[in-house]
Order: sequence, then structure tokens, then C-alpha cells
Amino acid sequence: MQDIKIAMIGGGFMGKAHSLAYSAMPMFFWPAPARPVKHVVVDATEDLARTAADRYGWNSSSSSWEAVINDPEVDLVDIATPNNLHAEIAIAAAEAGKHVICEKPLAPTSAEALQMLEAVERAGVVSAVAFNYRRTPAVALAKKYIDEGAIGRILNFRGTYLQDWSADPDSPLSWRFQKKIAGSGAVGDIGSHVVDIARYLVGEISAVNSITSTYITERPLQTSGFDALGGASKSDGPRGAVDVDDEAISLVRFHNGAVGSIEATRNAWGRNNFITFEIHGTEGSIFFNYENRDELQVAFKSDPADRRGFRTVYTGPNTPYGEALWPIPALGIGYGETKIIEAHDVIKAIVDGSRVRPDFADGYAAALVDDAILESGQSGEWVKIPTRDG
Ligand code: NAI
Ligand code: SOE
Repeated sequence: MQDIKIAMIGGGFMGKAHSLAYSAMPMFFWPAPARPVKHVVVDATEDLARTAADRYGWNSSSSSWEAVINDPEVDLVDIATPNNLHAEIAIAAAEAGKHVICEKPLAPTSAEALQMLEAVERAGVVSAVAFNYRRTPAVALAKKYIDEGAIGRILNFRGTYLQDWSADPDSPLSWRFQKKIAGSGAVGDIGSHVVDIARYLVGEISAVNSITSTYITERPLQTSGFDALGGASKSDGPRGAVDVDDEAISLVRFHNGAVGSIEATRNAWGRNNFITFEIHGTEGSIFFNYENRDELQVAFKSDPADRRGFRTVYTGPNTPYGEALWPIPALGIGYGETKIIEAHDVIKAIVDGSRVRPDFADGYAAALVDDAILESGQSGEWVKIPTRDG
């Protein structure tokens, strides 16, 4: 079995998730397309990098991403840093001939995302953007229903991503609240996942009309280098300005005539990872809530009149990715499984020399929608989503 040697840049929250995925992938997908080798992990300091290597089982560590992407042994560069570093690292990795997986949003702006796309195209390497929620088996099952025509022509899509980790004004000024690092707030951080799901299930978005709001305009400065998601600091210490959106609500139009809405906020008390979509078609409807991610709710026009209503389908061995996962429906799909599937699909594409989706073209397409949401939030006008050529 071939080895794929990985250099992972960033050993924080996503560093943990990706490390787990590389270790677990061959346990789920067997025979594995290749053996992922956790060759080197990079973090901002030697100490952070060594700790990540020890904790997550990497063979070596470094504090220089520039050095590791030029390591001839590395096949795949995995970018799990804050957003402002994605473009520089991805472009350099592609120029060094490495395959690249990059966390979402692909970049803080669509302009940078385009440069990243052009770099991987020039280099002819495999690229992937880590919109892992489309790899939740129930989301892939929704795609199967839609592709098979089970709900007919899609009329509308209502998508949400609601969280509450930043609802407390005393929660720290994470990098996610700083435009120079994150690019945007709820829009790029979580709204982009819903944009990806909408594109995956319904098709390309043609225009948006959005409201964006910032409720908490300053937050306590973080005392450690680690990003604290929530965890009110109750600090009387200095505060810094929040210069990104807390919430975005958008009406959307799709090229195929469907309409819909996308909402994103991290200030919704009681909502944790509330990624939902409801899709109505001419022949039926589908509803999904990530907080019950083993389940897909479906209802069909053809249902007998005395059985009207949504019913629950549980994902398991017979639904997408099921053969690799657990042998009984509803044993439980977790966040980790979505990342394990993602690792498999990326490594398989490298071995097969094929395209994996979502790739940098998808990341760029999502970034164009994110930018349009921000622009519409400022202007209050409908904003058309440009195509790659303008
Ligand atoms: P984090 O703050 O937990 O981790 C980022 C890591 O990057 C830290 O260990 C930090 O020290 C390191 N880092 C910073 N500068 C560096 C440099 N110059 N060289 C090497 N390492 C450096 O952030 P988190 O939550 O892991 O987010 C990382 C990326 O993953 C972001 O783009 C975020 O949007 C995305 N993300 C995606 C998720 C998903 O569900 N797909 C979930 C969470 C985050
Ligand atoms: C914080 O909102 C966050 O970690 C996002 O950055 C991720 O993309 C999301 O999946 C989980 O929440």
C-alpha cells in the first residue's frame, strides 16, 4: 500500500480533528486507498508544534511552514491555520508541487480564493476545501434523494447555521472576530458551510439580498495564543474592537429558479451546532438538523393521505459511506466521521489522480457568495454573484 506523507500546518481545533481523521481513516475505509503518514506538524512556535506532535501522533514537528512545504518527502499539505494564512501557504504548497487540503473558508476574500484556485490549476495538483458537513451521511443521503428525483423539482431551500458560543459579550476576542485574520464573521465562519450545502444540494446561487449586524462591538482581549470559543473570561482587562459581522440573514436566488434563505449567527442562545436545511420540491420535502445528524426527515406527495407528514430515515450501513462506518443504523455519527470521510476522499483522489469535491473551485464559488452577502449587507441591495470571468 502506498504511503501519502502529510504536512499539517496548524495544530489547534482542526489540527486535532484532521489528525484523528488520518489515524482512523484506514480503520474505517479498508482497504484504504493509501496509508496516511502523519509526517510533520507545524505550529506557530516550536513548543506548540512539539506538543501537537506528541498529542496527535505526528512523526516530527516544526515552526516553519515554509521549510516543510519544500520537504521533498511531503505529498499533501493540510492547512488548518486561521484564515489569513490560507492563501499564502496554499499557493506556496501548490508551487512546490504538493497536493493541498485547506480548511474553510478557503480565504478571507474571494480575490485571494481565486489566486489559490489558479495556483492549484497551474500546478495540476489535487485540491480540497474542508466543507466537511456535506459528508455527513444524512446530507449525502439528501443529495441521493434529490439526484434520484424523489422530491421532484426543487422550489426552495431554507438553511441555517446557529451557534451560541459567542453570545456572551465577555467571551474573548477570538481571531474569529478580527477582520484582518478571519476576513468576515458569521458569514465566512459558519454561513459558508450552509452556502456549500446549498450549492451541493440545489445548485449555483445567482443573487443574494442580506442583512448583516454586529451586536457586540468589543470583547476582552485573549490572554493565551489559543483560540477560545466562548468560555466567558469575566475579565476587567482591556477590550478590543470586533470588526466583523455577528449575524447574517440572506434571501437567495438560485440559477435553476429555486429561492431560499440562509441564516448564520454565533449569538443564538441555546443553539449549538444548529445546521439545518429544509428543502421543498414539487414531489416532496427533506429536513435535516445536524444536532440529530443520524436522521433525515422526508415527506412525499405520494404518501397516502392518512400517512401525511415527515418520517425519519436513519443513516447506517445502507446509506452513503455506510459500508465504511458502523454496522447498525443510528449507532451514532459524529463530527469525527465527517473528517474521516473527508480524509479518505482526498487521499483517494490523490491516488486515483481524480478530482475531489468540494475543491478550490468550490471554495472560490462559496467565497463569491460570502462576498456578495457582505456587500449586500452594506448596501441593502440585491447583489448578483459574479462568475469567474466577471
Ligand atoms: P485554532 O485557533 O484552534 O488553531 C489554529 C492553529 O494554527 C493554532 O494552533 C495556531 O497556533 C496555529 N497557527 C497560527 N499561526 C501559525 C503559523 N504561522 N504557522 C503554523 N501554525 C500557526 O483554529 P481552528 O479552530 O483550528 O481553525 C483553523 C481553521 O479551520 C480556520 O480556517 C477555521 O475557519 C477552520 N475550521 C473549520 C471547521 C470545520 O468544521 N470545517 C471547524 C473549526 C475551524
Ligand atoms: C466556530 O464557529 C466553528 O468552529 C467554525 O469555525 C467551524 O467551521 C464550525 O464547523 C464549528 O464552529
